[in-house]
Amino acid sequence: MSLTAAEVKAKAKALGADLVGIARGAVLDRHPPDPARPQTPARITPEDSKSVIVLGRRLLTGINRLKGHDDRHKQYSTELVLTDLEEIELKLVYFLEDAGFPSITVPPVHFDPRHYDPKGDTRGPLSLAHAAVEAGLGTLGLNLMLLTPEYGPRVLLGAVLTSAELQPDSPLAEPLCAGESCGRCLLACPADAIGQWTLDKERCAPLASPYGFSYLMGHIERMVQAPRDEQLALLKSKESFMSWQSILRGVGVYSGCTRCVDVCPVGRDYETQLKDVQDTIAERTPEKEARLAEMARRRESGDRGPHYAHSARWIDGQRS
Ligand code: B12
Ligand code: SF4
Ligand code: SF4
Repeated sequence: MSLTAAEVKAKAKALGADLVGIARGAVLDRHPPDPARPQTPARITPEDSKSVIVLGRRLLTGINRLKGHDDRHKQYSTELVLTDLEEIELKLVYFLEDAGFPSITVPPVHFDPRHYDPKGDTRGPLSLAHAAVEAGLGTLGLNLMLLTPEYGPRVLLGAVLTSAELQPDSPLAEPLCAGESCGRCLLACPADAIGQWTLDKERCAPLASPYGFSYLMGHIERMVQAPRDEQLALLKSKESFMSWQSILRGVGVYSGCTRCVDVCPVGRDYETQLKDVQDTIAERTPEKEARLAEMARRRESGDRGPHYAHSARWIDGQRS
């Protein structure tokens, strides 16, 4: 039984993936993004993670042209893209297993509930953005998202671990993000959560996941703590409706703000499909501009801030 990387990639593309890259499981095992909380293929399946197939599905251009940060259309479509990715993963696993190679999906938004962090520092079984860099799909940006040459950060990611030994791709040799001399993501962020190669997850999370677990728990807490004669009104409130709709269809649970994604000029799609509406950034403030200018000045003297070193491997390909 044999299967080549080219055959696997062709199948993934035929199933609907826009981007496919392959990394060796052992490389990801050796380089967890945060060694204090290792997220490695071997921890998921030591036997069947010889290769990590990373899949990218592009976001819909129409939703990246919307400028609001809390938009139900955006949230709904993004959930559909996540479902599509899950189905591509599942079908790819069947394909690999029919060829004789036990495999497993790494779902796009799955994480162990015991590690849920209300402040946003939740971790998946694998960090998909870092895995994608190892698989040659792109490099990390100032906001620590994966940027790709095709769609910039406008891709959602999934992965399949397989026992098949497939020819891996090489990581990109050059960084895609212009960093401090660009900073458009920082200027656009309504939560002001983006710093110099760092993300304030506690600020980002309520916008990135506006109707997720924290929203539901906050609403239920208000309900149980309210005086008895107010409880019925809270039960039948707009907040209950939003929670019900979100549980029913996933809207706004794992999908929310994408302002840093919409305005990023990296990606061949930006110039032709987004620039006309996203060039001007309404969320700019003098404070953000001053902070970015200061970062750019520091960068000129070689100072990339205290966070850069942790992520250098995935930002600019510094391979130790
Ligand atoms: C939890 C989570 C969040 C959290 C935390 C984000 C994060 N970066 O960890 C919150 C809620 C904030 C969030 C927000 C969003 N998310 Co999210 N999220 C996840 C999830 C489920 C897990 C992330 C994870 O495991 N991170 C791992 C940690 C290690 O990554 P990290 O913190 O960036 O690691 C670096 C730093 O911590 C630093 N570091 C580590 N240790 C130390 C120690 C010190 C002292 C220092 C200084 C630094 C440092 O170096 C590390 C290495 O680079 C992933 C799915 C997945 N399984 O990957 C999606 C995922 C990352 N999210 C995604 C998206 C799209 C979003 C949003 C746009 C929301 C949305 N509306 O869809 C925003 C974007 C925010 C942003 N600018 O990144 C996509 C990203 C796609 C891409 N192109 O990169 C993913 C991959 C989901 C998917 N299936 O596609 N998300
Ligand atoms: S998703 Fe929104 S809140 Fe989070 S970093 Fe990007 S722009 Fe900021
Ligand atoms: S907007 Fe600019 S600084 Fe931000 S990730 Fe994109 S290229 Fe990098």
